[in-house]
Amino acid sequence: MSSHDSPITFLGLEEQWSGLDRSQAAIIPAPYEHTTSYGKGAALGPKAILEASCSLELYDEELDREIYRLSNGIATLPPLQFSDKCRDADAVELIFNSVSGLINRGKKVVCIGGEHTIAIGASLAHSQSYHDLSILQLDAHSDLRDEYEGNRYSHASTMSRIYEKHEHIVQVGIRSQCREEADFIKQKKINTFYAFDIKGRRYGSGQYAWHDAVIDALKQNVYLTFDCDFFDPSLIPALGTPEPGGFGWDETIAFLRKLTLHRNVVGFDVNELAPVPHLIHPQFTIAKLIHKLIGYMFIK
Ligand SMILES: [Mn+2]
Repeated sequence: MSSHDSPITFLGLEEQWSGLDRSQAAIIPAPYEHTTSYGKGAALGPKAILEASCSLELYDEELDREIYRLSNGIATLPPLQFSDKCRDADAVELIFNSVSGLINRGKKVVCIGGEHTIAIGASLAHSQSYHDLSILQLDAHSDLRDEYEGNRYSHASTMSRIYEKHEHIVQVGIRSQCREEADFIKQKKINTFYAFDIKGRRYGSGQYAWHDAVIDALKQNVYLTFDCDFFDPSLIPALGTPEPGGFGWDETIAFLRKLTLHRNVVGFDVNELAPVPHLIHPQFTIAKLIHKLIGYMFIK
């Protein structure tokens, strides 16, 4: 297959394994970036991740399977198109409608951002379709400002917009917020697992005791919104808003494996990767995360 003729598919899968009709997993690139406040480049994330995915091994040694076969194929949709004049609310609606359409066709949807704003439409589409649902946010930031720089759809307000429509949110890895957000969390009794509590072993003496504490806080169905800055910037330096003291690969993957064993992960998004020229490991790592998580979701 010539990469010049065909759009990039996740893993470089040929039509036989990437057609939408047969595939139970569907990837939808949402290269939306409008409100970034610090480093820019999240609009380039989806393309970089899809390109990097073509270098992944199709076989996964942990699952002892080719993951794309577990889901009977993985479809990659054309990137959503956002014009320069596209208002944030319109972008949220476009993502909501696109994701809803795929859920209604029975697909498990993976939305690749783009800035965190893309999670509003993607998570609320799942909220509309699934009962008994928690929205799980892995992130360095609580994103609970009511507005930021005058914008209610800022990446820093994503979880406030989600909370207005779906109150059962669980936050993990938080290590940067303002007082307004801290007060909001206390007032609304939001289940926030701060990084300093996790690393201080507040949830038990075992290294991964926090995994069980987080899973216990979740309902049976889980939608995951994964901000790449959950990872430590030493692992993923390609971020708009990097925060030290983040999480490593092994503990994150072990958590996701356990999560899928104990809860029904109905869909997820990955957001905020801002590629750096000539630095390839961030997008490769995130592509592998997506691949692993699809495998965990579909293996029986
Ligand atoms: Mn963040």
